[in-house]
Amino acid sequence: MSEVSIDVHRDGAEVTEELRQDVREGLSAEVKWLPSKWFYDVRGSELFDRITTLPEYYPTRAEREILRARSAEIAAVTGARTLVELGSGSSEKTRLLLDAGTAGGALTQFVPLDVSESALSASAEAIAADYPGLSVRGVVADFTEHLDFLPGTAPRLVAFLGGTIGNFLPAERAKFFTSVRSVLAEGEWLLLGTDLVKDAGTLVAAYDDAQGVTAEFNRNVLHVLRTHLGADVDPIEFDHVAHWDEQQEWIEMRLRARRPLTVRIPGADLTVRFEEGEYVRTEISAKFRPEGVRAELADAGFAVRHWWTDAQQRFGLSLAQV
Ligand code: AVJ
Repeated sequence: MSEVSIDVHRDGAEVTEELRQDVREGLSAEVKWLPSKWFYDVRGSELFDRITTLPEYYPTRAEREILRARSAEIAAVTGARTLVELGSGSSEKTRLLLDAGTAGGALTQFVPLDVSESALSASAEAIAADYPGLSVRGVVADFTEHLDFLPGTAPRLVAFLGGTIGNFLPAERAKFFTSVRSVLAEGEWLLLGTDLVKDAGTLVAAYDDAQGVTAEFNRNVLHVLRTHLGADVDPIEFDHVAHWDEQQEWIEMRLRARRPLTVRIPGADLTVRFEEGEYVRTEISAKFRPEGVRAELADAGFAVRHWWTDAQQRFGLSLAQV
């Protein structure tokens, strides 16, 4: 088996402190909100993996279809020696890029980066076992904070897949693209997956599936508050809502109180009151148009060299270069 190492840029105490601050800020706001990254503990990551197999949740399948068709071309065009994957999770679709990169010969290093150390070490080990000769260097970090330590031999290809960019607000997206741009040298690459604007029915179904898996995923943030901050909240007191905001062109997930509630959160020194029907915004998932993606990347100093979609034009994949 090839060499695996994991660099940890954030530890458990730091993470709990950050959760505490996010909860204090978000749940004291006029319109309550929580950052979507707090969905992803072990249970939340498992629920997300189940979402990706649901009939209504098309983005994973659509992106996989594009990667299947284009990985060889991506390897050839970029000549990447290092593949960096941001928010790698289980790194399942990445295997298509690894297969093509290693078959072509140029790819020698894989750098998966994720906030979850458990998800990261499991997938890093599995990939190292399956790709002898590939050096795997996992990084535990929050890619919204700092990226200045990204390792790897140039030219690097940074992959940010799954449409996770849609979880950022527009200003956060601009900041993120600029920070990726600033760690890359001229000639290096960004591969970006973006879910596309489509009819409201398809979008809402993808975020409110018939089996209720997405509802359970949404409520998982309440389980996280119970576990890590001792919140006395019963997740079942909140309804899952998936709302399509037509102006902003994003799906907003909410947790809506079924009745008036008082939630005590000792770990954050906070007591939060909810009126009946009051909600917490737990995620935005923005949907894109091709010209918008191109313009946002151009603003950060990237040129889009290729734009691909699946046959049904549900999802877009951009290959951009500094
Ligand atoms: C993993 C962030 C791409 O926004 O579609 C799935 C998360 N939320 N169902 C998305 C998610 C609800 C997903 N991303």
